[in-house]
Amino acid sequence: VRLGNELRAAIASSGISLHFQPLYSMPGNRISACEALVRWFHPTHGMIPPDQFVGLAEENGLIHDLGEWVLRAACMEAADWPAQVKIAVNVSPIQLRNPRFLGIVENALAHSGLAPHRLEIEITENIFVQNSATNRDILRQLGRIGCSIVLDDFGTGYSSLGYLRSFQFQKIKIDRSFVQELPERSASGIIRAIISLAQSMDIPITAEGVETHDQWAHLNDLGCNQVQGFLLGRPQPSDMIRQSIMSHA
Ligand code: G
Ligand code: G
Ligand code: NA
Ligand code: MN
Repeated sequence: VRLGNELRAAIASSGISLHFQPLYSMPGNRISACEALVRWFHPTHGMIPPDQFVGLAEENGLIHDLGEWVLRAACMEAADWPAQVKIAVNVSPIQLRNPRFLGIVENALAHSGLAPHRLEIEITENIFVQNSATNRDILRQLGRIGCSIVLDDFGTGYSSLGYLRSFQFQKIKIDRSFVQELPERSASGIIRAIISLAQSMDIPITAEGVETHDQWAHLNDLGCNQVQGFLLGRPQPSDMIRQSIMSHA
């Protein structure tokens, strides 16, 4: 409970901030997008990682304010980057179910001046646990205003292939658990199958969690379109990501 109140205060008083992790196009070496990752610097506990407070925020409802803050800050930041660099923002299923969500996205875009096609909304398969019309409606509305919808952590969650047909994603991110087992044969086979499935639907593929050059080379051979991971760049604060973008965009 106390942490919940402190999180509320942190959201209101710039106690949280964003780091940005670069995504590189393949086979070249250009930054084509950055993912916004939220950070909480607590006065006594130090850095609290997002997996320890995003869940809390989902439980106590703060996710709406937190998510709105993240969207606005991410769009403001990206509006200053070169126009070919997109910004990816993680969105929780609970945010998507908020009737105000579309308006929140529209406001973040309008306030920052960011072109809608530069905003990628990352969602996980969890939203399909309830294969509701509401979910499909909000995704379609976001698509209609020009945002990209990205399926994150693909292959780990509620893995039915039906939703790939029921909604047109602009990108699929292969979960890092598969990437990190490369070059093991079963992981390689799964990644090959995901890429072939995505290609048959004209959906670009990103691999996350790339940590070694061998993994990178393997993914390049398999026809992966974009890579993200510690090999190429860690999540970093605003001023550092700007320097990375300037030398690699
Ligand atoms: O930043 P890190 O790599 O530690 O992220 C851990 C987890 O927290 C990831 O699953 C990531 O998607 C999630 N996460 C990071 N930032 C956000 C955010 O702004 N909103 C939501 N919903 N999840 C986030
Ligand atoms: O769940 P999501 O895909 O949003 O996860 C983002 C998380 O993945 C962040 O916590 C980020 O720090 C982490 N991450 C990014 N690249 C790597 C990597 O190469 N290796 C590992 N182990 N984690 C990574
Ligand atoms: Na993500
Ligand atoms: Mn992911």
